[in-house]
Amino acid sequence: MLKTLRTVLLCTALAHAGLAGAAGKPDQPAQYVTDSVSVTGAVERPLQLRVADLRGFPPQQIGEVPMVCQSGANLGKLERLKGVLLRDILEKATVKAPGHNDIKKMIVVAGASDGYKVVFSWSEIFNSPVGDGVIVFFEKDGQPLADDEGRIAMISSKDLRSGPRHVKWLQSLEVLKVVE
Ligand SMILES: Nc1nc2c(c(=O)[nH]1)N[C@H]1C(S)=C(S)[C@@H](COP(=O)(O)O)O[C@H]1N2
Ligand SMILES: [Mo]
Repeated sequence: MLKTLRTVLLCTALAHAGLAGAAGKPDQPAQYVTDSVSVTGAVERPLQLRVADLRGFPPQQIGEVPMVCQSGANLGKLERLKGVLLRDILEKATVKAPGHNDIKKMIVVAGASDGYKVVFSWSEIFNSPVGDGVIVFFEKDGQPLADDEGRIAMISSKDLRSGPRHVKWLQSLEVLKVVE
């Protein structure tokens, strides 16, 4: 209980300091708003996707995702998300992995305009249940994403602690081979 209180206070304190820390809430979020996401790196077809382009993919809806900071602090929830599977985006771009074992060495770095970055492995996205819950989204509650997140964000909705891989102001998806 005390620990929870402490982590809540820590997240809140970092947010108020304007730091890209635990809760990552800057004072002027409008400067970080992105309206397209690039798909680059080890792909056959690099892409630059705006919201209108994302609407061309098979739609995905997620009803409710509890938001939990890496520290364990409860940050509420995201509701009625509309987006597309990261898997579908990567299939369109087509990951380059010529050797039989290359695909297992690939990762995707999701980057935001404030410098925030998280990684996904190819195996997580294409060969585990986690992949079914990783979406790039552009609507919440039937509305375009507001400045505190928008216009494009992503979430790995099946993560135990969903805060870290809720990437606000999504800007880039870079495919890399991380080992030889
Ligand atoms: N672009 C960006 N996204 C981010 C962060 C950040 O600093 N920058 N912080 C992450 C962390 S650690 C958490 S806990 C959640 C906080 O989500 P909230 O702002 O919706 O509470 O955002 C995540 N997404
Ligand atoms: Mo966090």
